[in-house]
Amino acid sequence: WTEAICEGALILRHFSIPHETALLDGIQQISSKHPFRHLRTPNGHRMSVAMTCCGEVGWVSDSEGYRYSAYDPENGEHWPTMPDSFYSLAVQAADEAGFPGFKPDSCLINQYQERSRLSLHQDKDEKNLGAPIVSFSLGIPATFLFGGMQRTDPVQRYYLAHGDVVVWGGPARLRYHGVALIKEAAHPLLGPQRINLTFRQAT
Ligand code: MD5
Ligand code: FE
Repeated sequence: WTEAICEGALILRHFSIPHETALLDGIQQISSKHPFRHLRTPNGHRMSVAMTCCGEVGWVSDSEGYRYSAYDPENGEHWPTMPDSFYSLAVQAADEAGFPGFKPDSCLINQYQERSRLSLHQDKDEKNLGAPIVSFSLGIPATFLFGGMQRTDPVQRYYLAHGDVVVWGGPARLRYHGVALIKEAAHPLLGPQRINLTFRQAT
């Protein structure tokens, strides 16, 4: 079923459960060649979330800033192609949420473990801010923090579990958001981790 968050943002509960095996196989293949790593923010902090990417470009962060790059800075190789199953599920989720014609060229794969968190931020490194972001949650649950257009605006909390997909577009696209400290838990398929896939039209 679907749950509205606000204009432009919608949760598709359990959307990806029928496709969990394809998603996990894809993540395994990608991370075997491009392992999850803890990036540093431009001011030198090590992120508690570990990341890898697939698609034409991937999101990277270092002392130079945040950007999208076609190459994995760890080994200089091009990011792996987005699996067809990933692409078609992301397009289908965007469609169901009222965003036809989504053409994601980047998928950021975030790995959260116990005590990982993602502090409030806006996603604005993408060239096409008119395109939505489609986010797949897998593994142990998280509390998603959904704020306003300013960092100090009050936040609403949403529980996101394995299989849930959220589509963020329109006026929701630039809202501040984050993920609260992850609590210790274990998922039958993924173990003690949460993985979030975010599909973007970055270029
Ligand atoms: C996560 N990841 O759960 C989230 C899911 C990130 C990130 O925030 O930048 O990797 S994506 C949530 C999102 C994206 C775009 C807009 C909004 C939320 N929003 O308006 O709240 O790992
Ligand atoms: Fe974000």
